[in-house]
Amino acid sequence: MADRVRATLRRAGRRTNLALLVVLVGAFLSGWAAFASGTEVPSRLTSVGHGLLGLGVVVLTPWKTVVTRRAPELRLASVALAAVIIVCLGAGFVEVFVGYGIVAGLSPIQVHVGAAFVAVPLLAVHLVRHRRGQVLRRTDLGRRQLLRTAGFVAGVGAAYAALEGAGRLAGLPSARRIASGSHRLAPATVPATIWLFDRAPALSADHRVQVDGTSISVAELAVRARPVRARLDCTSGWYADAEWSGVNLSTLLPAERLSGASSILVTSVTGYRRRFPVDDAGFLWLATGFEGGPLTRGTGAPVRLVAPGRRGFWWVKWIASVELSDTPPYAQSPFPLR
Ligand SMILES: Nc1nc2c(c(=O)[nH]1)N[C@H]1C(S)=C(S)[C@@H](COP(=O)(O)O)O[C@H]1N2
Ligand SMILES: [Mo]
Repeated sequence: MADRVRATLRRAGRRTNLALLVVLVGAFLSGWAAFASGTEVPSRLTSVGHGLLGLGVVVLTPWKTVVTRRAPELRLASVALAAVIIVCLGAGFVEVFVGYGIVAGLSPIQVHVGAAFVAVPLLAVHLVRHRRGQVLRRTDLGRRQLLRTAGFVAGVGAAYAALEGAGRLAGLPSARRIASGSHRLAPATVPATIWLFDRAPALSADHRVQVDGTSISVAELAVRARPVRARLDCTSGWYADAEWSGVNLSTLLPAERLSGASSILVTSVTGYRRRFPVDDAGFLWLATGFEGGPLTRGTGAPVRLVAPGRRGFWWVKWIASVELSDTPPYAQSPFPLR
């Protein structure tokens, strides 16, 4: 076994680089796909896929080390790229096995995503510099290569299963994470979360929301509100099951108005906005209460969206308006830009 591994290490080279490129790009894309997934099955598929691709990077490391040792010189961008990928992987492992937490103002996922962002231009520079001889060859798709690829995939799968099993045996937080990978927080400890650059405004209690052209006071919403149990699953690595109190959008938007529109646009007083399919009206609530009390300023007071089955960034806080629109729901950036 050891001899065979050593023999394959001697063959490290062009194919190692190609494989590493494939898993890195795959890891990047599957990370975004996992962020976009809000329900059980897509969340499980994307987060397990993302974990496997990340482990694929780790498993290729011995081969890439051989390639690197042979290089006549090491470029700064390449060394920086390696460092950033190590930070990215490290933060990913911390999130999975240690769990959500804030150290020096940052959560593991913030470090993980930040490092992935920095890696993109560094990888671009690295690829342009080392493009010569890195092309795909006919034999790469031959039987021998397919067998090697299958061996690699099996190795990654075994490593994943072993880590998952070890996490269970040791009772680590990894064993309790949900399909999206998030860790549980008690409702009372939910952090006031900003997607990127938004700011929490201070709104007065006599704030009014424009719903399809009608001005509704928060007091009226509060009177009509019903309890809603929902899971807020933030892409920064935590989730909370809590009881909100809110008014279902289908009770505020008449069916004939909904059927004439393509999407529901929910806009915050800050300008932060998300667009939903009209069919979602029955799954969206204008919430004015949380766990038997009012909302706090940081968590959206006096009115915010509750959108079960969608990741936290859809739960627009400090709502100014809910509008029906002819624009299709997919005509928006997949993630907020503020
Ligand atoms: N206007 C506005 N709404 C927002 C955000 C934001 O930055 N601005 N962050 C979103 C994100 S990423 C999450 S996870 C939830 C967090 O809700 P919380 O602050 O109650 O935890 O609000 C969402 N709604
Ligand atoms: Mo979030």
